Amino acid sequence: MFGEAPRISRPDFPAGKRVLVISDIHGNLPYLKGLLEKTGFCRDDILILDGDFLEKGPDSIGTLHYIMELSREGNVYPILGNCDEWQLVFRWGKDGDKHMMHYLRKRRYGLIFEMLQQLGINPLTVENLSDHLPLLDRTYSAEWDFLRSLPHAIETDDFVFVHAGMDGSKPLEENTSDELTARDAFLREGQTFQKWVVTGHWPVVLYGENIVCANPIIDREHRIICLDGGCVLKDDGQLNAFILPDIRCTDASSFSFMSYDPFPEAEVLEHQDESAHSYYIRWGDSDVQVLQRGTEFSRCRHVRTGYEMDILTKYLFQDSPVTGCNDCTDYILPLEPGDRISIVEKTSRGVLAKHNGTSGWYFGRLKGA
Ligand SMILES: [Mn+2]
Repeated sequence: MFGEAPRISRPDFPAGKRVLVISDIHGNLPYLKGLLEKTGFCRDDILILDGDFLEKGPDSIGTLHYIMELSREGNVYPILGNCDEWQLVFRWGKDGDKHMMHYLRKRRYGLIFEMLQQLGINPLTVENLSDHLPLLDRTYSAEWDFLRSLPHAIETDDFVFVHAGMDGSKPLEENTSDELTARDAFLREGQTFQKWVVTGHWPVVLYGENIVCANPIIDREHRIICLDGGCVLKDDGQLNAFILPDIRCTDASSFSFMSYDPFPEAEVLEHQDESAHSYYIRWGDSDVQVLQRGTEFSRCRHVRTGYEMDILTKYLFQDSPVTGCNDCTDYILPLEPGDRISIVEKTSRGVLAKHNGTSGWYFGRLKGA
């Protein structure tokens, strides 16, 4: 989409400071605030925002303003993701109208959508976004200046922080902005790097097979870290912070992470065995045939694999025999009395829960739910 020379930043990070890296906030300010509070983030830390702080969630403007405010302190380093490059609409001008109208009508949220609304313009009735660009430009000049100032990657002696990934067969600068911000399934490329490459963009759950875990992936062999916990995109998503004790610390045994989600916690009271088999139906491969539609659960067959499972009826996209669905699993969590789980969905059968980042079902009794 962009294919331009990227901006690479090489800040002189002070040693001896904790480094937090967070990606893919996607306009979800409560998750960002919740995670910063949980990590005890303060001015003594370095905070790197690894792209996609805008779009998909409900509050792109609020999140942008919050990040602009944080960035004044001098210890916060946002990086552009593919969902953040709205400063480019001015360069597109009239050429971008068709694409933008389609985007606004389909998505019904996001930075431009919210800006138009704030200006008293109904985004759904706008014919040509280019007609409104001068007003957007004037009204939000501070926001555009901020977005224009951000790099596509930050490089240090030991790390590359970049939204989606890079082609390691050429220098970082020779990757286009597109290659850095809009690379899907980077980990599957199998590249190995000298420096640790820290990325978001592709929800880590999509790398899983039959079990859904939203915790960061730290791949020591390839020196790649994937952070995107599916905040906003997944019903059971979380926002992850990858944590380095120091910017010079390259020893993976000292890497850690913390996660935030808003789900209420409860204590498990009964032993539960892990399911012998399970499947994870996920975005991009979620066509299911509804075998028996129920009010709460529907029996469905995953079209590609033939795997059958009960899916929450509210997770089905349409009231038709073959439809897509939200990500879902029939995995049964291995649990012991005393384990803490967080509750994503309460149902008549049991709860869809998370335990240490992994999603699955628990059918026993709970304390505090
Ligand atoms: Mn992205």
